[in-house]
This record gives sequence, structure tokens and C-alpha cells, in this order.
Amino acid sequence: MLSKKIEAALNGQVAVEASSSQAYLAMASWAENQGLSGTAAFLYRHSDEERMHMLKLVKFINERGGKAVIPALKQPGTNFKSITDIFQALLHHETKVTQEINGVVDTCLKEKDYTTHNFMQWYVGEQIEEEALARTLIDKLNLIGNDKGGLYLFDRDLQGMTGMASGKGGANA
Ligand code: OFO
Repeated sequence: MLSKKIEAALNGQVAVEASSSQAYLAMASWAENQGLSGTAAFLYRHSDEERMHMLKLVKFINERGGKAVIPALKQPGTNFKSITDIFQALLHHETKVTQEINGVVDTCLKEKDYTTHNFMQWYVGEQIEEEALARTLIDKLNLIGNDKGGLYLFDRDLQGMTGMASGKGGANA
């Protein structure tokens, strides 16, 4: 049985994951309208993964005797200057998500809820991968600069790349 504090912390994280999914959906749509179909495909997948992160929390809360709260969402940012701008915003967003996850983990330790602490470790691991991948993509974009050919190849590479979770966690974990 979840304590009220843990239930509230997990529901807070439900809202964070839902707004991440929404934010990446807006980025995917922007990329699609720019003709960056590989980037769009990558971001659509990433948005789906964030939704799965949210669902995983919803199910855990309900299974543990709590009540998951499905939140209302604010409209995400839609004005991006460039593809680099997108990935910088994504990294910035993920860094904030990591802080939120660390906050939940901290609450688990304070409440001595080791079951939820264990459950949250999956999210801790996921964040390491997501931040690392976002940094790698930003580094590549910085190397490419304004080279159109490089950008074309970058976009094509993203087409086949599985989402931020590199296919090992994500939807089915
Ligand atoms: Fe990108 O993060 Fe979910 O957890």
C-alpha cells in the first residue's frame, strides 16, 4: 500500500511524463513540417515512449492500492528556430525530468518505501541513456553546422534509430 506522500509523488511524475510526451509530439510535428522526416519519426517514437513511461506509473500506482490521477496538460512550446534548438530543448527538458525523478527517489527513501524505490530505478537508468543520447545528437549537429549534406545524413540516420530508450526499455519494460 502506498503512503499518501508516495502516491502524490508518483502522480506528480505521471504529469511530468505526460507533458514530456506532449512536448516531443510538438517537436515531431514541427520537424515533419520542415521536411525532416527522419527527425520527425524519431521524435514521434520518443513521444510514444514517454507515454509508456506515464502508463507504467499509472499501472504501478493502481496496483499498489493508490489512485492514479490523469492530468490536464498545458500546450507545449511550438516555436523552434532549428533542429539544434529542438535537441537543446529536449536535453534541457530531460535534465529537469531527471531532477523530478531524483526527487521521487528521495521521497521513497524518506518514507522507507523500498518497493517503489526499486520500481523507480528503471526511470533512473532510462534518464542516463536519454541524456547521453541527446548530448551525442547535439554534438553531431554542432559538427554539421550549416552543411546541408550533413544535415540530410543526420536526418536519415534518425529515421532508423530507435527512440531514446534504444529499444531496450521503452514501451515493453
Ligand atoms: Fe524522458 O523520461 Fe520518461 O522518464
